[in-house]
Amino acid sequence: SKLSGDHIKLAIQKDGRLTEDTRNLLRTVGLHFESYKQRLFSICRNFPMDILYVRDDDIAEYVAEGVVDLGIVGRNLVVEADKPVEEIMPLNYGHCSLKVAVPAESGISRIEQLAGCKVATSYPVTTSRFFEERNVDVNVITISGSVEITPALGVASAIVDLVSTGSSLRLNDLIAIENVLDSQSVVIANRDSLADNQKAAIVERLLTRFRGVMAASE
Ligand code: PRT
Ligand code: ZN
Repeated sequence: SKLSGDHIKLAIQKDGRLTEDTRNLLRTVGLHFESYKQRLFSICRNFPMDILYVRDDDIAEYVAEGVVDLGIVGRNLVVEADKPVEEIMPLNYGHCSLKVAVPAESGISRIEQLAGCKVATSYPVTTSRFFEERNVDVNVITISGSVEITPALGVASAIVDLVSTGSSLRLNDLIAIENVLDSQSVVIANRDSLADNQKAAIVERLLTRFRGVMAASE
């Protein structure tokens, strides 16, 4: 089998927190596709769409570049990628927030108190923009994982990290002092694809099915 030219292409997370809910959504709206663990893509048997499995960090880039027409990814990564893509539908799963957190014992309660301090994050673009907009001059340090341990290591005074239940913050004696961004899983689209009548019609058929499922689950 190979990818077809008159199909639209959708990129979803290959293996992570959003994968199961995303696959369930696609199946719930009636799409039939095989999904073996090792696959790079699947072709829908009953809808003109191919599904590519990729790392979530690459989805916004692939959509922006037109490698795929659509992506399903956390808004946090869409904002961080800062690419010209359209967010066309929130999907109401994968909820989390990007928050500024500090050691509970630090006595810090306002971001202004972080002026001149180091802030560790895996979201340097979003974090830098947030502090710039608030006119607080900080030194943003980019860390790819385990950001929440950096204050205890003396690497940073504060972090900007994703929070869902808050248990990771509590475990590390951190408290959130500001919300930077509320996120959930969203559908993003390539702008040229939306301007192409044939592709846009297929995208709209898919979105109509998503809307039906979302309305039913409310
Ligand atoms: O391999 P790949 O690059 O595709 O995946 P990944 O490991 O980069 O991402 P993954 O699968 O961990 O997360 C995918 C998406 O899920 C994120 O981009 C968010 O949009 C969303 N999401 C929702 C979360 C969380 N909730 C979340 N809690 N992503 C990460 N976390 C982390 C958080 O950073 C913290 O360290 O989970 C930890 C625990 O959170 P608490 O507050 O529940 O304790
Ligand atoms: Zn990732």
